[in-house]
Order: sequence, then structure tokens, then C-alpha cells
Amino acid sequence: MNLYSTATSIYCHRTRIVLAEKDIAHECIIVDTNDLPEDLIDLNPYSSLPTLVDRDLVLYNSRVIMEYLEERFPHPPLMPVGPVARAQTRLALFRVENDWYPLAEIIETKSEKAVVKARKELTESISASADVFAAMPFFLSEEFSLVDASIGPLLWRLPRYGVELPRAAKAVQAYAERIFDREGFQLSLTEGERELRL
Ligand SMILES: N[C@@H](CCC(=O)N[C@@H](CS)C(=O)NCC(=O)O)C(=O)O
Repeated sequence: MNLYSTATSIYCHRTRIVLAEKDIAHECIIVDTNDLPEDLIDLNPYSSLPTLVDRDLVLYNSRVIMEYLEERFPHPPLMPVGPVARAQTRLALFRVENDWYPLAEIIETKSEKAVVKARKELTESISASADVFAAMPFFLSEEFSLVDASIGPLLWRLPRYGVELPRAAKAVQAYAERIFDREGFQLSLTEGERELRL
């Protein structure tokens, strides 16, 4: 199995976390987005990253890749069993992708005026969820899930984004440390991602 990945994108990072948490044998091919490999261009009509190749199957979109890995390698499970809990997990994933990831993308790619606004929105939005982070060891769950695999990359980048959470959000910091301390999270980090927090 091959994963084509950038060195520091949150989308790629969350798929690398799932691969590491499930201890799935694979090769991670770090790609320079300014010089995409020909085989990636041939395989994926969007040439987007991450792209997963499992024998004849080619998958793109990080969410599609994570859900495939969850179904193909069910242990350890990163989704709950019951339909209600599964729907709540998917809703939480939707909220992370819809509310937080776009702000991270603005901070990473746009000019200073937009960045200042996005930084403020991200700080306020994460802080407003402090009670949810405090309620359980993982996000809305006793067990590590795909939601944590998605939030972890964002929290890892907060210092780089210039986002400083207020003291009132210390539960978020405690949650982040729980995620960062996991073996799977540590194994998922590229050199470029380690450098983000040096
Ligand atoms: N919604 C997509 C977004 C992925 C995305 O934006 N990937 C960027 C890297 S962060 C990309 O493929 N860039 C390719 C390029 O710049 O050529 C996903 O979840 O996979």
C-alpha cells in the first residue's frame, strides 16, 4: 500500500495517523506539490494529496481514505459500533472539516488581513468547545477515533498558526497532550511536522 502525502498538510496528516494507529504496513511517499510525480498525475484525476494506492484501488480525499482504512483494517476500531454513535462521529468529522479546517487553510495560504480574522475565529471556536474537550478522554468518546485523528493535526499546528488558546481552554491543551503522546501520533509525524513545534 502506498500513500502519496505532502510533508505538512493536515489532510495528509490525518490519514498518516490512521495508518500508524492501525499499524498498517505501507510506504509513505512525500511529494513536493510544486513538482508532482507523473504516476500521481496518471492515477488521480485531481492530482490531490493525500492519495492512497492499494493494489488496483486508487483513493483520494482524506475522508474517503480514512473510512476505507477503517473498514479494511477494523482493528483497532476508530469508529464506534452503534448507528447513533457512528452518526455522531460523522457529524463531528463534518464539523471539524467544515468549521476548523477551512480556517487553517486560510491561515496557511492567505494574506495577513484574512489570516488575522481566521486566527481570531479559530481561537474563539476551539475555546468555545472547551467543555466538550473536558468531558471525555477523547472527543465525545472514551476511545480514540477518526475525529481525534482529524483534530490532532490542527492542534499540533496551533503555535505555527499563531493561535494561543486562553487559560479558560486548558482542557483543550490537556486533550492535545493526550493525543500527541500517543505512539501512533508520534509515528505519523513527518520531519517537517516535527519542525513545526521546535
Ligand atoms: N478535501 C481534500 C483536500 C486535500 C488538499 O487540499 N490537498 C492539497 C494539499 S494540502 C493538494 O492536493 N494539493 C495538490 C497541489 O497543490 O498540487 C482532502 O481531504 O483530501
